[in-house]
Amino acid sequence: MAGDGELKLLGMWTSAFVLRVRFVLNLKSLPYEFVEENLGDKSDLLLASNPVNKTVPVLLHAGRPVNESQVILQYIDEAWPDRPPAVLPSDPYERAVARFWAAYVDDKVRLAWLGILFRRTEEERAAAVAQADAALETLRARSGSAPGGSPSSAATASGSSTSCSAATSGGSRRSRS
Ligand SMILES: N[C@@H](CCC(=O)N[C@@H](CS)C(=O)NCC(=O)O)C(=O)O
Repeated sequence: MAGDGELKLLGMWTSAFVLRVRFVLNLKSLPYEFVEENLGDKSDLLLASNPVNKTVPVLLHAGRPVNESQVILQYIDEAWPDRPPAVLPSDPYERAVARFWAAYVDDKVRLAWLGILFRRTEEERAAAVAQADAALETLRARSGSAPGGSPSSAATASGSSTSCSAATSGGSRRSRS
């Protein structure tokens, strides 16, 4: 059966990409081992599991890696269809709307947030804050009125604007979540 097998999540605690996967695993009460990666010294397991992008999160299901947070969320939905709540709506059109807003958050909101974190001068930062405000205002105003209804749980799950603000995270702490 698709949902059989142990789950291990390679991640970093400050990463919104990782957090969105943790939200969904926890919402569905799926037990998993969390492995904290040091992105300044990536583990062999991470490099072998995600040789193309070398990023976290990586979900290992019975040893098989699934990469990219949005792909992981959809995989979890599909592999455990009997574990509510569903991340994506069942209606194909509403799924498309949900994916649109999830991609919007990744493209626009995250980039604006990174701008706030990494701009050097106050002027640059103020411009980045304005960009973030505009991106969030669009999300707030338009996603609620999009055909198909209010912002989906997928967009919400991806909506955290915290970021992987550090290239490194200390050590390789391992814990059961
Ligand atoms: N599109 C990817 C982005 C993942 C990502 O950028 N992860 C960062 C941490 S927040 C990372 O692993 N960075 C390490 C690197 O780029 O070398 C996803 O949604 O999973």
